[in-house]
Amino acid sequence: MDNKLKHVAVPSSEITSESAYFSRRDWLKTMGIASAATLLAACAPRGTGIGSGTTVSPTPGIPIPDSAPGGVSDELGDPANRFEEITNYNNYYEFTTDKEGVARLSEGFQTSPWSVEVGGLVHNPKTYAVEDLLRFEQKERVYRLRCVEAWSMVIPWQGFELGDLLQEVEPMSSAEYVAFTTLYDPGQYPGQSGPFYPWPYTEGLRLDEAYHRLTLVATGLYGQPLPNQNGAPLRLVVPWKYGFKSIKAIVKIELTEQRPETLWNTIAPGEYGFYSNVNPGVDHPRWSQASERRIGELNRRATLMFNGYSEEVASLYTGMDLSVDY
Ligand SMILES: Nc1nc2c(c(=O)[nH]1)N[C@H]1C(S)=C(S)[C@@H](COP(=O)(O)O)O[C@H]1N2
Ligand SMILES: [Mo]
Repeated sequence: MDNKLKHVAVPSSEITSESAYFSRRDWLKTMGIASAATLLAACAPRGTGIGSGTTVSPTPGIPIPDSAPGGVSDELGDPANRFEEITNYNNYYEFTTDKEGVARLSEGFQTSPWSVEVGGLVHNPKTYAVEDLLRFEQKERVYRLRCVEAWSMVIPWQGFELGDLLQEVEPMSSAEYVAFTTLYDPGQYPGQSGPFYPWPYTEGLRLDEAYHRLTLVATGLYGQPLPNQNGAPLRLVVPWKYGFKSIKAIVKIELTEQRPETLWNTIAPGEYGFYSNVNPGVDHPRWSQASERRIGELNRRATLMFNGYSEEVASLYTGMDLSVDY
């Protein structure tokens, strides 16, 4: 891990192998006592359990599900949101537009077997079983997630760098963009029967954004396999962009020469740009992006340029006018 990455990854103990990843999960399973204590802490009234610095002090790199007050924080010192918050306040329109209803509706979602087709302008197109993707080095990343609706959370993910996968399939020199597609299955996704959205959900990145080391394919959070409501079995996480770029339940990754169409940009190009980098200086036409509400907090906080990741990503946009290319 280089210094650049250390700056954003707290705790900095990236998991180095699949076996370490699984033995850590075994450890979690056997820690019944710690978990019980944490569950009690999670019952504290909203707003008091976060960042109160109470007693749970997990071994660095071993976050405890259900909440870890004082345990896991981002590189700015802000504590991770509780597991309960992260898994009960979700945007996942394939299920419902009700954020608090996604958890229940997604309970029976089938994530196995699952495969991801990686193709387009690559020398080695391949369809991967999810299990096959776990062999890429699994890392821990504590990232802020800033929704375009002006709320945010801090989430401790596990996953692998998208760049590791791209390297393996070898993009052709003509490839400029990466297009992502979510599962299309109206039988499992009640929302996909509605007429309002051009399903399946699609997203896209420029190739250099896709290769950036912060760009993660998440396979879990808080040391657990990815919950269905958060995009199981695997979803993109691009922490310097608005949350809708971080597409869930991916079944297809395609390298293209042309900029791909994406769901939100197709519906409302004036509101949701292709780049959608978090930018407090460029308001949404219908609301300000200058501040945000961190879930679990009462006061609003200032939104940071590139969601606080400028040092890492600003150079990707040198020479661009970000108020035009928003
Ligand atoms: N397939 C799909 N991916 C999606 C969405 C969605 O509705 N469908 N919502 C997006 C939005 S708007 C946000 S803010 C994040 C929310 O992720 P979370 O529920 O894990 O916090 O997922 C993004 N990925
Ligand atoms: Mo969002």
